[in-house]
Amino acid sequence: MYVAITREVSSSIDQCELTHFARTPIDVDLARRQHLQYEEALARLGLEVITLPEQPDFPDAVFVEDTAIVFDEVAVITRPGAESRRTEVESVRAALEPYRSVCIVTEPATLDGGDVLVVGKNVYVGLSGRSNAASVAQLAVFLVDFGYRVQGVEVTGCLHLKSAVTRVAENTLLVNPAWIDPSIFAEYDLIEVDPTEPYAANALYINGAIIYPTSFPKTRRILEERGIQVVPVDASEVQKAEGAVTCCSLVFSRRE
Ligand code: CIR
Repeated sequence: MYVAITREVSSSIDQCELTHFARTPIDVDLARRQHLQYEEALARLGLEVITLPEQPDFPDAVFVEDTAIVFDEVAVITRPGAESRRTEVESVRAALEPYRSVCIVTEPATLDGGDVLVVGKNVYVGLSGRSNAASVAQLAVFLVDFGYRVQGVEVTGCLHLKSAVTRVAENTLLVNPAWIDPSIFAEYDLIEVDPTEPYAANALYINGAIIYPTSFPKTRRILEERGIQVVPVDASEVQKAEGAVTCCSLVFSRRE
């Protein structure tokens, strides 16, 4: 059984951090309706969805992925790269404590969960504008007893590692080779995004299917031709906040 922690969309989301995007108006009501549909998609895939209450003063708080990485053995609470987001972690930590023992990333490390791609025992950490080499070292220490391999991956041109590469099947990754060196992931089958859809590499892989935005039809066709089951969601409003589908939940296995 898997659990997904989500958080309601903040009324202040239009004050969100933006790095690569120009600010455009966000329809908060539509963002909330889309977020409900995203939560329904998680539930349809068999997950127990736990929704944390809105944090109106934290515009980016819906993007819970950046605040923690939940491994089977331990949860790592991040120190987000954007200073405006550092306070988001406290309530997520409280939500995770019933499920996992907790390790906390500390200064000088900065780490956004959007930079951490876990595939089996391989942990790839984006060296991005948000996450630094000190966080790779701290993660390696937290995970030392559990057999994980932790490595940094240079990221250029996008916000996070998972803007450039995510998992879409057991041994298959979806990549945008313009933003990362795909040879790092040579041990996996790789599917490239359609070059006209550079933001299409972010998919949320759960129970043999992916939750995937409706805004990337060409890449979706490529994925479906490869036999991947796509559960489409309209994510237009969080996309204006430089968000995507992985960033709106923390998914982990429930241990009784
Ligand atoms: C930020 O810049 O932090 C937010 N506006 C977007 C974060 C998206 N997070 C993610 O993809 N993991």
